[in-house]
Order: sequence, then structure tokens, then C-alpha cells
Amino acid sequence: MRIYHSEMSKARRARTELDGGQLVPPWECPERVDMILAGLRKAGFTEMVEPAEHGLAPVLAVHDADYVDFLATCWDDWQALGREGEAIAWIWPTRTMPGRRIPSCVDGRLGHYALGADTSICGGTFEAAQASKDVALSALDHVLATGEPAFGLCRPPGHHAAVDQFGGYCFFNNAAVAAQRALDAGLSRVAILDVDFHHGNGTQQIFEQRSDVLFVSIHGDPMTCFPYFMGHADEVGEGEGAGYTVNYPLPEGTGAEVWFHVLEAAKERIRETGCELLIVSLGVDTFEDDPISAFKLSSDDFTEMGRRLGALGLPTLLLMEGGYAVEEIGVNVANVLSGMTSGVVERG
Ligand code: SP5
Ligand code: ZN
Repeated sequence: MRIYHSEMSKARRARTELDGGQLVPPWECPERVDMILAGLRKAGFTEMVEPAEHGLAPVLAVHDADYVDFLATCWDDWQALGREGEAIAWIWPTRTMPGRRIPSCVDGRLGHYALGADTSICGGTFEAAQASKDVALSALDHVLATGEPAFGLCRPPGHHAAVDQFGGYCFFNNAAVAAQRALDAGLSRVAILDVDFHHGNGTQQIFEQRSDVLFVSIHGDPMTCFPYFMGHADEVGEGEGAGYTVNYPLPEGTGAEVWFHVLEAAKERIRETGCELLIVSLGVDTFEDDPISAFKLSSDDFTEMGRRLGALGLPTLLLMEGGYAVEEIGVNVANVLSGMTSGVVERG
């Protein structure tokens, strides 16, 4: 399987994340990229490919122009105020104070465009986000041209990024950008299966009123898990999109038996919906030793995940999302890819 990645993904090297009332080193760190590449090489994946530049047009097909402009200028605006720390949102429009205008000051703008305070903006963030969507788009181009699966080692991840908000370590929604591009290339319907531990709120928001992208997510119950405000089972899409959003919230502590049972239900929804392309939002933070998540999948379970995804028999684009057990992230990702290419096809 071809692996797409960019060294520019490491241009974002944030120093701080607000977690538990403290500024801590971010869980989503550039070392993740090197550990994944090392794990893939060790598992025998040798075809590593640099992405081609795709420009901002495919990003603007799913994100608002003013949001993209904010990401491009935020760090400079922040630095111009002489700030020492990284740019972190700290005040928001709220239920009792709905913002009707976008502020001009960067502090207000951060509140408008951020969905959480876990994600700081620092130098290199915009560049890394652009590299990440180029990785996704180049991997997509390969899948569309060959029908072969491909892995986009996207970093930063994307599935929490909404039409005009960043957060959850995500800036551009790589899976959504790729799905829209596939539709624009002539496909009629695309499935995005999100197996990251966290609900893909951004992806859901981007497509929840549409029927040309089926969004299916298996994740920690938002009653107790980030992002808390989206991902319940009764969110099924709206209007044209009714029935094309499918959420499987699961309790903390969920292990392989239940998780794979739910995966089969998710696959059935994808089969019956007639999708021509499968995009997997591949977070491996469902791992039992993930430091910020609460499912119990083992490294071997990721091989099984890959097998079961491959058994769908659809052209498949795998895009990296979360996964914070840095020591094991390479093995876990490589196991998914190995399972997928093992060629065992399901019956029935
Ligand atoms: C792409 C992705 O997986 N984003 C996840 C963003 C989660 N950000 C909030 C993390 C809060 C972690 N607090 C856990 C403390 C454990 N000691
Ligand atoms: Zn996650």
C-alpha cells in the first residue's frame, strides 16, 4: 500500500495544550509522524510518497473563506500584540451571549473560530495544516486512479474541524476535503467511517444536511468524552441528510468484542447505502494504553480492524486522525494497514 506523508506536517510544534487546568506539552506532537513512519517501514511498507500541492481550492470547497483567512493570519496577529504564549481561545460566544459579529481583535476572533481550548495556534500551524490536506488529496488521487487502497499520514488530524471552527488538534478537515474532492471528480456517494475514539463532530457538521456523504462514527459516549456536545445516537442527519449520519456512542472501557460487533453494524449501513468510496478517519486512540482515551483495543485488534475494513471490498482511503500512545502508534497503524492488505475476503 502506498503511504503519503510530508515532512512539512512537522512544521507545527506547539508547546502548550490546556489540559486539566494546566498548560501541558500537547498530546498531538510531531514525533507521532516519525513513529508511524518507523512502524510502517518495520512492517515492510516501503512505498513512501510526498504529496503534490493541491492549493486551497479543495479546502474552500468545505471550509469558509473567512475561517481559512483566520488560520492564515492568526499567529501573526497574535505575535503583533507582543504575546509570549501560544494563541489559545479563552472567551467565546455562548448561549447567553450569542455573537452577532466577528470581532476584529485576535482574542475575539479566536473565540469565534475555536471550538475548544485544547488546541493552541503557533508558528507553522497553517503550513502543517496545508501539508496535511495535500497528503489526503494526493492519497485520494491515487485511490481514484488505481482502485488500490492508500494511507494518508495526515498531521495535524482533521475530523474535529468544522466548516468554520478548529479544535481537538484539527484545522482543516482532511477527510471532508477528500470526500468533497471525490464527489467533484464524479463519484455519487462517499462513506466516511470514523473509528477515532473521539466523535468526528467536524465531519458530521460539514455533511449532516447532505445525502452524498454517509458519515458513520464509532466513539466514546459524548456524555463523558470529548467533544461532549455532539455524537449522540439520535443525531441522524437533517433534511436531505436525514439517515446519512450514523452515530454509535459506546461507554468508556469498551473492548474488542463490543467494538467489532458495532463495526459490523456500521459496515452494514455503508453496504446498504451504495457508497463508491470508503474514507476511513483512522484514529488509533481506541488503543488500550492511549493516554487520553478510554477504549480497550489491543495492538492485535488493529490487525483485525484492517481485515474487517478490507472485507468491505470498496476502494479505500485511510487518513490518519488521533492516537497518542506514541511508543505504540507505529505498530498500531501498521497493523491496520497489514490487516487490510492481507487479502482475506469475508463471505456473504
Ligand atoms: C484528533 C483527536 O483525537 N483529537 C482529540 C482531542 C482531545 N482533546 C482534549 C483532550 C483532553 C485530555 N485530557 C485527558 C487527561 C488524561 N490525563
Ligand atoms: Zn481522537
